[in-house]
Amino acid sequence: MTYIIKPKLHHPTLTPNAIGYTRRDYEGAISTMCAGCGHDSISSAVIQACYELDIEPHRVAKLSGIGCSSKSPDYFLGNAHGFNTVHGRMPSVLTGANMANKDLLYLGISGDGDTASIGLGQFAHAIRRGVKMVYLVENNGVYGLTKGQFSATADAGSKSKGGVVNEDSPIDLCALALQMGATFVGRSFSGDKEQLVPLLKAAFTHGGTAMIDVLSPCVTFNNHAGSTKSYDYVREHNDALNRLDVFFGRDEITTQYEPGSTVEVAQHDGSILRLHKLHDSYAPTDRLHAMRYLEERKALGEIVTGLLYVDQAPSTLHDHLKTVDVPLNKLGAKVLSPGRSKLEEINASLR
Ligand SMILES: Cc1ncc(C[n+]2csc(CCOP(=O)(O)OP(=O)(O)O)c2C)c(N)n1
Ligand SMILES: [Mg+2]
Repeated sequence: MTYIIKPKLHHPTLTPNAIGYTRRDYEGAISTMCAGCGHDSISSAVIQACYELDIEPHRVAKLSGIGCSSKSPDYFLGNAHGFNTVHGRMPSVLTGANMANKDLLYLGISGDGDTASIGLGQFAHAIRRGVKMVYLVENNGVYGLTKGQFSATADAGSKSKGGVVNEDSPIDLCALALQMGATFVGRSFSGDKEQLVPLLKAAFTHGGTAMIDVLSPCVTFNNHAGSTKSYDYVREHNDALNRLDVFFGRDEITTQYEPGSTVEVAQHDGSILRLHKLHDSYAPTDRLHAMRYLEERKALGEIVTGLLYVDQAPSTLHDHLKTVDVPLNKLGAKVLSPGRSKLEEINASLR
């Protein structure tokens, strides 16, 4: 299928966004995933979110590791910068790129195998350091690309397609991200675009380390009875915390949600996250509460989705390192290498 080139024709009635791009301008190549793959729905949600946020595609850098999930960046934002790294190594490559050019929007796409197995250390450290990015895990509980072995996010008691029961404890990537200091943590389901698109938009405008774990059923290897990552299971056990909208100063604030308790969270860039709370007691700005809530619901066999945690004033690796405002890749050789006397000054200050 990869040899089929996507036609470049645009229907003349497609609506352009505020910067003149249509939805087609955010698309990528034709997908080679299995029909019904959750990863394709996530690609489509990324396209929708970027279109609605009026993001220029060439201002995005999409990076990934290895896996079906990690090849999905080929299917969206065809005009963005892209880097398909080695298995589990996306976070360090993303960190390096971000250090060199902080002006781009960094989107890390990974899988549960790529992140929770081989890339676990890289994931933890990129989050701990506060790399400004949207880190999105397309979580199907298996190594889809290599034919369906259990991954480290597979629940204990979950059954493989061949009937084997997983006895190991799962890694909860949201709990880990909270523990490591992520400043935005959310979970969603590829089959719930109404929740996923606003969550992605909120993550893109966040300005800190955003991690979203998206349950994304693998139709070929993990969508049977006994699996806890199937479409049916996730639908039946979804404990949605909130419904989210993202507003900017210029937008009229309207909401489709039924009346109920709402909370507004202002972000550093002036955008407002309006959360329609489905659970009245849930406070998305309380990290400890989020951690406890995840554990409590896990014990009940429920999958918590929605915005779990947001820090309204995140600081990033660039803040910690006190880098200059101008992206490092735009600095000239003279500024980058100010000469021997400056070096001696620095050395003297360290003695
Ligand atoms: C260093 C290395 N080890 C192992 C592999 C084999 N391998 C390819 S993809 C993959 C797992 C992918 O699983 P996941 O990240 O969950 O992606 P999915 O295909 O499920 O979307 C593995 C183990 C590899 N490519 N490189
Ligand atoms: Mg997987």
